[in-house]
Formats: sequence, structure tokens, C-alpha cells
Amino acid sequence: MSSVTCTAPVNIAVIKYWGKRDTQLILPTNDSLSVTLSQDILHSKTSISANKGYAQDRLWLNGIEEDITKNKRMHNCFRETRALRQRMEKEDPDLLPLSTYPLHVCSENNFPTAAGLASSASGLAALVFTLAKLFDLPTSMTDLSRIARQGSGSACRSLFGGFVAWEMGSEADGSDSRAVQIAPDTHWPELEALVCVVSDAKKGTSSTSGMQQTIESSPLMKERLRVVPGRMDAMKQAIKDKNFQTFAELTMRDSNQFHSVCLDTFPPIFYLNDTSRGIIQLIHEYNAANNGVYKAAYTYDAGPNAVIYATKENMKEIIELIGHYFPSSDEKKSTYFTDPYNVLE
Ligand code: 2P0
Repeated sequence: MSSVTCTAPVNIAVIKYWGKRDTQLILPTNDSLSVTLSQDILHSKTSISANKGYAQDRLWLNGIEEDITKNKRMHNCFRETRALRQRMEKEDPDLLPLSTYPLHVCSENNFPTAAGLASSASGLAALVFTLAKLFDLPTSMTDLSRIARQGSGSACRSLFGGFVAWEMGSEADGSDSRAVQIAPDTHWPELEALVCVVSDAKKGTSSTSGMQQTIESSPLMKERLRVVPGRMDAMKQAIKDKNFQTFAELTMRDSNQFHSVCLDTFPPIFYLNDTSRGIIQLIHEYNAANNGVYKAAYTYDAGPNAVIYATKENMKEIIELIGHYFPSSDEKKSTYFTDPYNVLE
């Protein structure tokens, strides 16, 4: 039996992915860009064992076995990595025929699953990375990102640390739709992320179905697709220059536009709640009190939980501010993490 355990980090997009042009290959309608958070606190941990004595492939998620017979995305990742391993086994007959062994996968998140905290991103990235280690694949991270993309779009970005772009590509087979690192985690060490768990409830509308409802029904989405390419260029430049003013404004504007196209979807999709909107208002008032010079930027994914980016010098004050206006008796909901982003080990 061969067995490997790996962890993968969460990434939080500052230019959001929302919409697919190909739902089978998971090809997006726009480029996106994210910051990978430190895996010390938020991560998915995956153990995979291959054993010729196992009857079939099986998955346990947070300790509970899942039926994977219809889990096409997981099978995509198995198929692609097994094919690469099989090629190696053909070239070197001394290798164990791991590509033919059934697999047992145990994966756990140390944070709320499916609450809009990018659990599918870290989960599928951990799956693909662990498979690559188990099979001893010499495959580059960029090539692995193409496989992780077929598990869950945003997972391709969690294979890199630091600042990561998912280039949508233009090929029909998805061969140029992959993640690339814009800057490593060491590039901007002053930047930190604060994760505010507003609710750990499972979201009502999954990202996968929500984004296609948006594509089918939102006229505003056309405008979003027009502005994103310019935002991507400006965001890359802001990161290169460590320009927090531009980074913050683009991050907040892109989050707001993403939630606007959700509202413009028919029937509408609501991910933010009153607390989320209260935090948005608070951050704007906090910035306004600093003569409009941004000290903090919020962003929200497909859920009500806020991620606040700020530089280290202001983070303590921001934690106090949020704790003051949004006190909580539930320990889970008042857990704030300050994470400098980190590279995937
Ligand atoms: C993102 N989100 O860029 C955006 C922002 C949610 C809002 O990527 O269908 O779970 O598996 O490709 O990757 C969530 O989408 O969707 C997402 P699938 P995924 O982070």
C-alpha cells in the first residue's frame, strides 16, 4: 500500500471568477486573480492511499463517507492523474502499477465547509496535489492547475502561493486555461487578510449552479465581462507596485460588482446578509475617516463571510473596530484570523 498526506491553502479572489463558457471542462468567462492565504489556520488536509486490495475508489469528507459514483469532477482528477502515472509505468516497468489500484481518499477542512470560504478550492487543490505526490508525477504546478481546474475552477489558483491569476484561455480544449503566479508570497509581506466568520451555515445557492443562472439571466453580466480585463491589468500592476490604494479600490469594486450580478440574476441570488452589509459600511466609514486614504478593503465570495485585506500596521485597529461593532457570543463567529499569505509547501 502507498499512502500520502498533504495540505492545500484557501485562496480569496480579488478579481472574481463567476461564469463558465464550458461547464464540462470548467472554462471560465473571465480571468480571475486571488491571494493565497497562509495554510497555518485555513486549509484542507487530504490523505490518499492506493491499495490493490481495495474494492473501489472511496471518499470520506470530514469523517463522513460520500457517494462518489456520480462525482464527475473527482473522477476527472483521478482520470487525468492516473493517465500521467500510467505513462510513467509504461516507460519504467519497475514502478508499482499504482495507476490500476483503487484509491481511498480522506479529506478534512479545518473551517466551515461550503460556507463561502473557498472550501472547494483548497479541497480539490489538495486532492490533485496529493495524487501527484502519491503517483510521483514530475508534472509542473501549472499543468497540475489544469487538472485541479477540472475538479473545481477556483482550485487551480490554490496550487500556488502568493498572488495568482487564472488565465481563462481561448482554446476549446482548455489547454491554455491555467493558473500562473503573479508574485510570490514574499513579495508583499506587509499585506494581511482577516477572515470574519459571519455565519458558518452552508450556502443556499451553490457557486456552480449560481454562476450559470447568472450567465443565463443577468444583463449586467455583459458589462462585467467588459470591465474585468482592464481590472486584471490594473490589479497586476497594483500588486507589482505594492500599491494598496489601487489594490483596495479594485478589490472592493470587484466584490460589489460580483454581488450586483448575483442580484441581477433572475430569480436573484443573495449571498450577503445584514452583518456583511454592516461590515461594508463600517470599512467605508473607517476609510473616509482617514481622508479617503484606504486602510482596509473588504471582499465577499459566495457567502456572507468577510475577508478584509489591510497592511500589518492597521490590522490590530481593524480587529478592534470589527469586534466593537460586531460583538458575538458565539466563539466560532467571533474568531478573526490574521493571515499573511503563504506558499504551498
Ligand atoms: C472566486 N468563487 O473567484 C469566486 C468568487 C465564488 C465567488 O470561485 O463550479 O467553487 O467548482 O468551478 O470554483 C466559486 O466557484 O465553482 C468561486 P466551480 P467554484 O473565488
